[in-house]
Amino acid sequence: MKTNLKLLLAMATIGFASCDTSDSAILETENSVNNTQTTIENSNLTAKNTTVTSESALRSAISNAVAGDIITISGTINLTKTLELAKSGTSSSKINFTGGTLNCSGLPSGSWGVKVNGSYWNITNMTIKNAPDCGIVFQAGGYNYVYNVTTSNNGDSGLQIYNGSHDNFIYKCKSNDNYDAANGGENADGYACKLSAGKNNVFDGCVANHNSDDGWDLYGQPYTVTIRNCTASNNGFGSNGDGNGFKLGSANQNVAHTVTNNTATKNLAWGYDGNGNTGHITITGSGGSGNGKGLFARLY
Ligand SMILES: [Ca+2]
Ligand SMILES: [Ca+2]
Ligand SMILES: [Ca+2]
Repeated sequence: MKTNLKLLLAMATIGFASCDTSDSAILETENSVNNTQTTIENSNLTAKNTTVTSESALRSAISNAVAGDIITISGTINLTKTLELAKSGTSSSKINFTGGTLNCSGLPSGSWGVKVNGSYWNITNMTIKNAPDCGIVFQAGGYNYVYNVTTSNNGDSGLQIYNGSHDNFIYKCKSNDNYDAANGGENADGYACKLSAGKNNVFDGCVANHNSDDGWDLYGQPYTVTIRNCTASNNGFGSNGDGNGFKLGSANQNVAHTVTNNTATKNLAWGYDGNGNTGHITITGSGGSGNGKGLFARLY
């Protein structure tokens, strides 16, 4: 078991190291875009309602977004590189990004589909699929609301929060069939809030079904995560998929997570696994059946 954990950690480190490398390059590009567009933004502070059907129109709308904008995707847009949400709304006026499908199958190897470094976005009623790496990653910023978003068939986790991103509310979303085939399914969770996410991240009413690794994964997460009214089913496939419904931390951690009214069904390994986290995890009202190893493991 110890060897397995070390191997996991090593593989997770490798995985995230490659994320960090590609992120830096993308960030530099976005900074220069922001600088050149200051004038445009200042002359365009009135919120706009824009419907887009092409990648170029989408990128333009996202780059020029101001608080209160409504950017709607009509149909399917095929992305050719990661879409970064770098601008921010305000607490009283979010930037609304809604509708349609983002097909990310044409992105370069190792790319995330969507990267959120801004704050105060409403991301709703959308499908993000076929990214070579994660479908959508919340990397910095916070106070984002994600509703009815489906992340499927991505090459790493469907939706991931890490690197300090905080106060995100993920509501009634679905994440399914995410699979990192190159690693035998070792990393692709339905929802990953792991390694370094910030405070106050909440999942409510979400479903993670048939992802190669875990339904939810809080590995190495330093702050309390709330997971309520969620369902994890049929997770764990490929030669290396762990298959826990809810992986609630990791060894050498003492973090109390709040996990209430959830269901874990037919996952390959455990329904709910503390995974060595010695923090008191509240699991009120949570249950399930048909998990390969059993319902609860290592919960304190
Ligand atoms: Ca990855
Ligand atoms: Ca794993
Ligand atoms: Ca995992």
